[in-house]
Amino acid sequence: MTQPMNLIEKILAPHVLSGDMRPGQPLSLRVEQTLTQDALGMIAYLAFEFLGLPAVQTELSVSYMDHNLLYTDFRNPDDHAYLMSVARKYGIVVSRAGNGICHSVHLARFAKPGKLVIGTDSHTPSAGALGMIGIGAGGMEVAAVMAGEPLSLAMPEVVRIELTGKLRPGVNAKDIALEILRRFGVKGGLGLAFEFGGEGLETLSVPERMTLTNLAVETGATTSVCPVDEEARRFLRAQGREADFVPLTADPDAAYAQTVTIDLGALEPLLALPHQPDKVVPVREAEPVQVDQVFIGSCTNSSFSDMMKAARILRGRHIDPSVSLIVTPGTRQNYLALLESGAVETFVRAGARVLECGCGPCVGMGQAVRTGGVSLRTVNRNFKGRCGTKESSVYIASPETAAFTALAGHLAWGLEGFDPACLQDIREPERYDTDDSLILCHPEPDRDVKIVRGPNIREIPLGDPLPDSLTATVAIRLGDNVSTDDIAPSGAKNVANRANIEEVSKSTFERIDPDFWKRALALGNSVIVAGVNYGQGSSREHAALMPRYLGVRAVIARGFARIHRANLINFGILPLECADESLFSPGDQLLLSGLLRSGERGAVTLRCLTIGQSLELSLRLSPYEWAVVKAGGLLPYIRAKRQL
Ligand code: MIC
Ligand code: SF4
Repeated sequence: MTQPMNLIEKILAPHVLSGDMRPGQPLSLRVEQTLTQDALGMIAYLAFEFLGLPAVQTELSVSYMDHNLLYTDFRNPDDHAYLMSVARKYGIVVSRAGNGICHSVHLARFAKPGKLVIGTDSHTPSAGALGMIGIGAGGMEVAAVMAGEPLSLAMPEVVRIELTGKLRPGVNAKDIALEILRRFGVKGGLGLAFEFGGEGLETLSVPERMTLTNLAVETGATTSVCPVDEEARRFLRAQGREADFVPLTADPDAAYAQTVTIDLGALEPLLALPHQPDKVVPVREAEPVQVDQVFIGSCTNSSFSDMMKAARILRGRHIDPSVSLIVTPGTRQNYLALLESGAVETFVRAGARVLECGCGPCVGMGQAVRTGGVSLRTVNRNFKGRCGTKESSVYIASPETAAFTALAGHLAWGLEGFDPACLQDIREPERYDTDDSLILCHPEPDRDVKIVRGPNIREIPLGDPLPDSLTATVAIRLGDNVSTDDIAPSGAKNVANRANIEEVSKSTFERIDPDFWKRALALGNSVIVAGVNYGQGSSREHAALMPRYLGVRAVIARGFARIHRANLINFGILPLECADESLFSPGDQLLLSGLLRSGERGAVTLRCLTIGQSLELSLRLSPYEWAVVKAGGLLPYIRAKRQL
């Protein structure tokens, strides 16, 4: 008799090429789809070009233009021209600028139940709303998968999130997601995958489910999925894709590492306080802080019904004079439906500034907050400085809370004379407008296409093989939960330089230590020291590539976020674990020896030359990861393996 399987196991099983599905064990997986976005896709395609194949080897690869739409100078449009030409040459589908945010468009138009997608964006698990396993990664890994390599992944422990009851009107799926963050924290999901289920889940539409799979990323979880049920069929039908429907549920007696129950009926509106998404409190308990800006949008909360709920609250009213309200529909499909329903007019009359479909303010692409200002956003991350202003505070909440706050001018939920029951009839459309004219399909690769390479697009610097010993200086010591936004800040200036590593590396730690890059370069070899959950957040591999370019050879930390750890390995940086980072001080000279045996030993011997002390630091790598580190990173590894 076969073992009953949970949903994660069921989806993974037919994809396993080697390894076994025991938690923590390395798996090698076949992946059907890839997605990239313009900010990180640059590295993915430069790496893919380097591998020299005539076409992508996947079932489907989609290149989205959504993160950087500002075109403040030639660099960003040059990147887009490069991406368009690469897509034609190698048979990649393009979702053009204006079509929407990668995760929202992917869910609507391409996600397939039961399949795997790897994407150059940490929120790729959003596709789990349709029973597809999504994995966030750096561009190197996505390039490798496009080249036909398997994905290497540690099997997560599966946690069931049992949803009971039904949300009260005015309480959003965002409040469920914030409750999960409140319970797990920003590192409580490390090594886990969430599987949503229960009668409460049945009451949620697919876009609401995506709010859950999207925000669950912030716990550090590898991925999360929802069952593929009648609601999923309804969504696929509304997208004209019923043929993609495959019913998928966990077996009745499936085993879970843990089951967590959330009663939806008992939830109330929540918000995350600055500057971490897990600082969650009920809106009712938060101080009525004055707000300068409200942003409704992002892949977390810009579905048709999210926007309609905000519009219903704003209808016939005007925002407070102290507030700037920014609204960004997630996709062109939703934008069209919002135009038709009159919601866009409601926004404009209420005083909102409606922006084009894309990530926009979520990642600091315009609409920065004034110095010392406060913004309330429907996004998933509120790390210090991410909005573009270091000295500012960002709160995270639902579209309903955002609309009430925009009207009040301070953090608020509810309005005199407003009955939230009037939000209850808002539903996703029975039929979406599936005008895909901004999606370009290139079913046949065209080797004659000349790749358009603007002057700011440079080659990726490659690492050298690991030496047996090296001396390095501690360049910086940081605390817990350092995000990749801290290490490699985004914003228009930096994102436009993502394909010019020499230039963009000058922004490494720019908000924490603006001189870091000069100091690190002058040191030659250096080491970064940090606390727990180092590298949480975005999958941007620049957080590894830029330090590596500046000479960083190892990161010593109490723990690492999953994607960032993989990115360090992919650029040949040693992720070393230590129990107490306070043993190290900036300026300490370290001698790392016996490195060529360290992978097998699972430890590195380190001597601090400054204080004359030796210690062992653990280096926990799978055999595959060890081979990659030894080769100096993923590209040199694949090149050697394929004898290019
Ligand atoms: C984010 O939400 O942090 C981003 C911007 O989408 C990143 C990708 C990037 O840094 O380009 C992510 O989530 O991985
Ligand atoms: Fe874009 Fe924000 Fe979503 Fe990242 S989280 S993909 S920046 S909308």
